[in-house]
Amino acid sequence: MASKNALITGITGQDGAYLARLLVDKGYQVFGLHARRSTDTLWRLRYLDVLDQVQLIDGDLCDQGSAIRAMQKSQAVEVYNLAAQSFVGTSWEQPALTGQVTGLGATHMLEAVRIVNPQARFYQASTSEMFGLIQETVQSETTPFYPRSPYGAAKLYAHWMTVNYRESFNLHASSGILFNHESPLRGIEFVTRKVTDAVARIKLGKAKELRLGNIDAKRDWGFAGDYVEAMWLMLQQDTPDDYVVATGTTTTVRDMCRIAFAHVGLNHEDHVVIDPRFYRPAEVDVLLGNPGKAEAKLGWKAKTDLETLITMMVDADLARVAKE
Ligand code: NAP
Ligand code: G4F
Repeated sequence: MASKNALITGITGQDGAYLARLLVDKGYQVFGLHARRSTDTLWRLRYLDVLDQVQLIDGDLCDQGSAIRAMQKSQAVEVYNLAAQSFVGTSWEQPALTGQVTGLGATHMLEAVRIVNPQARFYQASTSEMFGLIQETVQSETTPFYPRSPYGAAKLYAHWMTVNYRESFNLHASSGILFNHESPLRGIEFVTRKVTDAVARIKLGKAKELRLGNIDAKRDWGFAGDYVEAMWLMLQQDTPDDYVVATGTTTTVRDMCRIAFAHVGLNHEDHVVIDPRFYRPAEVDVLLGNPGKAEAKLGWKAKTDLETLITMMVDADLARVAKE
């Protein structure tokens, strides 16, 4: 079978790297939109040993021309729009930029698909943050949205634009409403990685405490490596659709900390300090997804439980910090 071309925006991010690895392993020619930065953003692709097997296309999602050129150069038949300003905390400090990248950026990619190859299949990285102030205890594809951050609002716009292009122009455009997913490649600013990095530093005598905000918040955490398979499965379906991707289990930040510290024989209560600087202007108190549709229609199910995920992340950070 001839290989397919795929384009990933956000290829240097956590999910972009795992998805690039998955698609290369499936025989795809993988292209990635790569925004120029003054620092190294390729470390995740190196970590998964896939950098040499992907082709990077210079461009920024805020630039319509970049999106069109990326479609032309890649000749992609599958497009995964993962690029975003994805940190919720920063979205209150940079709300307009978050709107431009995370919201309007998706429209730039949808337009590029519509102009260059309307037969290409499109994946939008939607998020459980769109549920925000939850309207149902367990969130599914039919739960009403109520975003609680500029990030959530920007993602909701991108989500509805994806639905709109599907209905207006008949694009094969799907949204994955993904709940939190983590890995050793998670950015250090997100709470799981902040915790696992701190556990490694404390264990190795390089730090004493870990300062956190609201540790009563609850999240439905899964493993990024599992979640990129769901993205790919959505684009293999005859009909585009929207899917919740989650584990179906929710845990407090406090209990996630307990697991991480216990893995190295420490008690989180001896090290965690609550610091109001890390409280958010508006909090998403709890998220809990119902992955029933993804299981029934895609045959997808989360394989990695939270304990396995967090211990994997602590072990990776112990190795990383020990080498510093
Ligand atoms: P991430 O690690 O923060 O990666 C974001 C990616 O977007 C990076 O490659 C970044 O490039 C790129 N990017 C940012 N601004 C850009 C711009 N102006 N032009 C081009 N590229 C730009 O995010 P992630 O965790 O992999 O998440 C992937 C996607 O899924 C995001 O859209 C996120 O919002 C969404 N999502 C994530 C989760 C989760 O729990 N991880 C859950 C639901 C939805 P640089 O490396 O150059 O900064
Ligand atoms: O790890 P977080 O920053 O992730 P958050 O806000 O849930 O967003 C992530 O998941 C979304 C899917 O639901 C994605 F769309 C989004 O792109 C991102 O990947 O925070 C998780 C929870 C929050 O309730 C936060 O208030 O942890 C709480 N928390 C408590 N102390 C903290 C801290 N979060 C961070 N980042 N840092 C803290 O010190």
